[in-house]
Amino acid sequence: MKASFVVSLQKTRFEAVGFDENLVSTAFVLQRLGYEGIELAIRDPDVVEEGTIHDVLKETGLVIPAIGTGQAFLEEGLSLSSLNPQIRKRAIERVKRHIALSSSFGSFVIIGLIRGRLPQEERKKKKAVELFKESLRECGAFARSKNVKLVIEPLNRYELNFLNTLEETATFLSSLGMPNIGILADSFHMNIEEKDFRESLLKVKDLLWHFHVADSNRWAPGFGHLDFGVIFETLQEIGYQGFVSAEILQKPDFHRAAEQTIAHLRKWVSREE
Ligand code: LER
Ligand code: MN
Repeated sequence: MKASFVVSLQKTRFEAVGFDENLVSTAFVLQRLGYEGIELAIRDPDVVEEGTIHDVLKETGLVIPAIGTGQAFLEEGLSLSSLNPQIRKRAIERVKRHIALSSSFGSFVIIGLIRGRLPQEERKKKKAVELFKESLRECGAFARSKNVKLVIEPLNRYELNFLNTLEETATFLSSLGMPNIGILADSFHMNIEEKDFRESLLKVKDLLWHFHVADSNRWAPGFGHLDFGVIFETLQEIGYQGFVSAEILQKPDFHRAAEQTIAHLRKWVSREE
């Protein structure tokens, strides 16, 4: 397993990410601490300088395991399940831009908050789920044409009201039948929604392509009360070889949060020389 750290390329109200105007210095800090990846949270790929990112990767040797899309929902209200066709269309177009960008970095594209919140009323809720499926099919087909894989991230009920657990998400994916879409599990959300870390991970083992790591309070691992022994031993048991990306509050600050994460996880994540 390899360690990575989630960094936002734009200022955002989402607090569990690193942010610095200077991507180069952030990337060098991570590389020196032993990280192999830098995951990027990107609201709008059109305002991102792709060439600069490639330079940073070349200089540091880091890779981008995944690109997050949630800020397009948080900051702009774009949603793949919206009953409003204009909003839905803009959400799909936005995710396609994320996919196009990801194709040059070999990264997964994360489908988390961009799913949007479903309406309360039963009939509308059903409709919105169908629309989400339709949107996802379109994004998934576009991703396939670009050789990109998508990962759906189950989120806790206080953030989104569908696809909250790993099992629910696996069932949803089997009904969709698109082999280039898998699952991203996030220990922070799992702590709220899953009954048992080990059982839940075992159930979705073949679909588990990416992992977000944070402690119970979303601080760095070791600063809360999650048992990372159980989580990482299960990841080893299922042969998980992907990245574990720290998506954590920058407490007490970015540098110390990044240092604490890698120190706490060193036993399981190691740089491959
Ligand atoms: C994004 O990866 C995530 O975990 C969500 O909580 C976004 O708000
Ligand atoms: Mn996450």
